Amino acid sequence: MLPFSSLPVLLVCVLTAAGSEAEASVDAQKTCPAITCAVPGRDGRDGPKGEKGEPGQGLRGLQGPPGKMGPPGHTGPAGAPGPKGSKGDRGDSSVAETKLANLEREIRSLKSELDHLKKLQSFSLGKKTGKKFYVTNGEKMPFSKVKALCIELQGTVATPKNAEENKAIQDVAKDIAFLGITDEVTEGRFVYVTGQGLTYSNWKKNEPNDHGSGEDCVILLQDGVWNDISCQASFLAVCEFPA
Ligand code: MAN
Ligand code: CA
Ligand code: CA
Repeated sequence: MLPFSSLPVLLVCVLTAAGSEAEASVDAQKTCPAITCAVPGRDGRDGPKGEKGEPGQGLRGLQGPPGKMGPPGHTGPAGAPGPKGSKGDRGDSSVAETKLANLEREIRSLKSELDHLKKLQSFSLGKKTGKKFYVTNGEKMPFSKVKALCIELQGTVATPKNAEENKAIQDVAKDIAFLGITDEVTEGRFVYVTGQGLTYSNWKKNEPNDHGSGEDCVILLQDGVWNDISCQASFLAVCEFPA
């Protein structure tokens, strides 16, 4: 744009050229000196960009569409345990019945095997059909130990009730052995360890004599006769098992 100070000079040029239209621009160029007369130049270059203006007063635009979904958040803490569920169905009873039947079969089989082993063992120990049998480990010990050992083996101390049993114990012992007979409870009254009174005896001549400070236990001598002796002395342990 032309500056305001050039406007009078411009007006003079326009008036001078008004008489001859055709020659106007040429004449103007020829007749106007640089100071008193000018024609408009080309537009200047664009100026620098202005500062951002204040927000306008018009209507707000419509809300845009929602943005893209954000990344997932961190895993939260575990929740409280839920309530207890209802009781489940009863299991299939046929499974339990099958297991029980198998166990019963197994027990029958084991019992049968145990019976067989017992028979084999007693046979190997010389047991005769229908007769009690006697076992020794060959150890000598006081009477109280013999009693405890035989009970532990689910037997009793050997107690001969007739000549045949007396001989059977003799055969097993092969040394002096305690018998399951005492007069510990009442002096002079010999009984079996089971508590019954004697029904058979085979005392040596002049026995029992309760010799010295007292003798309340009984031993089977190697010739098969009996002698009363101290219960604290040590003799063979022979245990008896039922027929
Ligand atoms: C002798 C006899 C027996 C007695 C023993 C004790 O053999 O008097 O009666 O039991 O001694 O050692
Ligand atoms: Ca006695
Ligand atoms: Ca004696």
